[in-house]
Amino acid sequence: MPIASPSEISREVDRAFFLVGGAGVLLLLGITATMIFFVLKYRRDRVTRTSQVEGHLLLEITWIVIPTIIVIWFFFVGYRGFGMMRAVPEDAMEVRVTGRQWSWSFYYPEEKVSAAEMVVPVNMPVKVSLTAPPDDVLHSFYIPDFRVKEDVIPGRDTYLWFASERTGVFNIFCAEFCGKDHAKMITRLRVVSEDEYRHWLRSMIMKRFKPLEYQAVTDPRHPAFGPEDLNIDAKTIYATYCASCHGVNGDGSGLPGLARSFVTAQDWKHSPKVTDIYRTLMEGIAGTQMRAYPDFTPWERVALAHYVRSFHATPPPADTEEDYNALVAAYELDKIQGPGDRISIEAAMEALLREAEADP
Ligand code: HEC
Ligand SMILES: [Cu+2]
Repeated sequence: MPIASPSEISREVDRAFFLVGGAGVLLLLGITATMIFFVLKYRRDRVTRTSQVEGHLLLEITWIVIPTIIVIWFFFVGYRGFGMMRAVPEDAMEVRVTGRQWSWSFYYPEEKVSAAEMVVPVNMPVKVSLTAPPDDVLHSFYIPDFRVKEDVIPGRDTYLWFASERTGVFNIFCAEFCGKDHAKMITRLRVVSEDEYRHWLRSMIMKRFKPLEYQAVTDPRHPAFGPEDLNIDAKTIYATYCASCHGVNGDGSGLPGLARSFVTAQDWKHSPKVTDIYRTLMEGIAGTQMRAYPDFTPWERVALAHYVRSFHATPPPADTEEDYNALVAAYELDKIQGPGDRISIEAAMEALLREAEADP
């Protein structure tokens, strides 16, 4: 039982829980004590004759009326909490959540940002719109600390909401057994200050729409990767998506003999240049377990390529400007469009940033 409830709803749920649970415990103790008392009081060697009670109106009314009142009281306490859970405040921000076998993904419709974790500002009501692709299975979106849980149904829309009164990191679980890796449907909910949230949003927007630069391809310490700018944490991305096969230390220990070691480029199909690793991440390697990762942004792919190269025992070859230009041409990286089509990337970024920075 986590300490200090973080929201109004969670306190309301706890209240109902302790009321019903407490009443259950009291009844158990009371009935057990009475039973033991009667067993002793009326045991056979003390009482040989029993009295027959044919009916007792007052007693019957009492044991009907009192429990009825208690149960109605339970109902109202539960109903009040339920009402609270269903009544999304008007000023709530929306986060769209999709549950798939076996991960959650988050989309911020106002800013058109997708993310693998949920980040929200403190004290802000958040409406969580839930769905799953039509060909997926049932899931259930559950944030235990906030005592909110809702079924996620393929092809249908459901919702829940919460507002956190304190910052912190909370677990998001799937609470509906949904197949082999059900247990891995765990994600983080980060509740952060208003400022930190804006900063996070800005870096998420930039990560998608900021044009890639040649300097970033040659320099792993390019400031755009760092927490001050795009906030790309290649180590965490690697640990999440790659380490299971390639090993945390890049030694290929995850899947013996199959996934490549990153200490050398021996047996690699492409060179360990940043642009070549970028291609591998775009397209995967056909016929092997190395799949494509189309959801990464260009900056993330480059950061990840630098991280992979950092395992190399000897410094891997550098990319030339021609390599970079070929990559830009191959994936039309110069044509990345902002969300509203037909406006320039600069204009889209401007608009998005203004939107994100506007006071709620
Ligand atoms: C499901 C297991 C698996 C996962 C997860 C995985 N890989 Fe691989 N990876 C492989 C296998 C297998 C190969 C070897 C393919 C082959 O036979 O050439 C490979 C090869 C590679 C290569 C060498 C490509 C070449 O030129 O031959 C790179 C680079 C690479 N992976 C990067 C990554 C990165 C970065 C991630 C995380 C985003 C990742 N891999 C996730 C299985 C995996
Ligand atoms: Cu699930």
